[in-house]
Amino acid sequence: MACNNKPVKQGTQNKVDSTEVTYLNEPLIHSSYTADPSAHVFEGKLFIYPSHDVASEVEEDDTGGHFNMQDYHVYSMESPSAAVVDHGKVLDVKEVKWAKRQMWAPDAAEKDGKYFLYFPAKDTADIFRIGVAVSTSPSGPFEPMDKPISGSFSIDPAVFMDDQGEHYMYWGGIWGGQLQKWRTGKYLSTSDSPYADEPEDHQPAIAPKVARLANNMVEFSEEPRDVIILDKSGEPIVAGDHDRRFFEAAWVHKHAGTYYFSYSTGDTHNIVYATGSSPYGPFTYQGVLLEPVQGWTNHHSIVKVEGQWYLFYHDTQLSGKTHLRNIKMTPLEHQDDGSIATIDPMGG
Ligand code: FUB
Repeated sequence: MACNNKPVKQGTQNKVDSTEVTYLNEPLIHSSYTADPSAHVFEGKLFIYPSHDVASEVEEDDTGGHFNMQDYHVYSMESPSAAVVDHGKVLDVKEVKWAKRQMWAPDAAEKDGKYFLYFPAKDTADIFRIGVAVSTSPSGPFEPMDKPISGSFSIDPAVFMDDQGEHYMYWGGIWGGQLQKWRTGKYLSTSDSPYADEPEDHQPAIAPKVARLANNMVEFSEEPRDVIILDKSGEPIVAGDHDRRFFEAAWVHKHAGTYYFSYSTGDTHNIVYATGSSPYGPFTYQGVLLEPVQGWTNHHSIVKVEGQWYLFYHDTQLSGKTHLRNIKMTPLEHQDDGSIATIDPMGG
């Protein structure tokens, strides 16, 4: 595979030495491998919508092909300290007419008593699209739509509900997540390399996307917009700024009237955040929220339960393998000035 000497995505552990680690938290689930936890409070309970990691015969490659997930399970907790309940398999790739493989990080939302599971998967042309499946219960099972969301592409959908019940989907992921291939608005299939269509280092970084969802929750109500991330001088974060540029794993929460857009920096392994006054941004970069976990990927969600904010995240404590992850949770604190106290997942 063509590759311009950038580090191989998701092929190795990050800088954390797995022989000497301590952990801030223990895995929530031991019965299977889980990752990319999207947590929400529905019907007064915590529900978690994670990826379901599995051992794969697909060789590790620069596009994350070994993240070859086939289905989703839903989990719930009566309270943040309660046991986790597995509601079983709620959607299988075989049930999704348009999807071929790689069911990556999902999210869920509720409207008018219906529940929507949003998920990325590769279609028959090996292009990531975002699908939606519907249920009358937050614990599923979910019935998939016949086609992906019209105009959708790339990975990692995250749906945020604003105060008046409007829903916004944020999404995107570069390299294996293919976001860079959509720079012109059409899929660039000129190269198999996940790095080929990135901007020059001094150019603005590839922007994640946002679109308001239609009332039916299964369509965008508008053309996708760029989510602009600025530094504190008001300049766009550039592509070469790997410590701060968007990579994948978008999430939005709102605290004290401010919108917090958080995301993974990928090859620098942090979860960072930026703040703004509108769900569309622009967002101004603020700092690191979660330092590198054990494993290459870092992916999170943030949810308020019983008056306390929690961070859900994953690492590879149970397997030591970067594609066999386990989810965790820990309290998250907003300080008086609105900043988020940085969390060290290794307990330092
Ligand atoms: O789980 C597969 C991919 O790895 C997710 O979509 C990314 O965010 C990363 O966690």
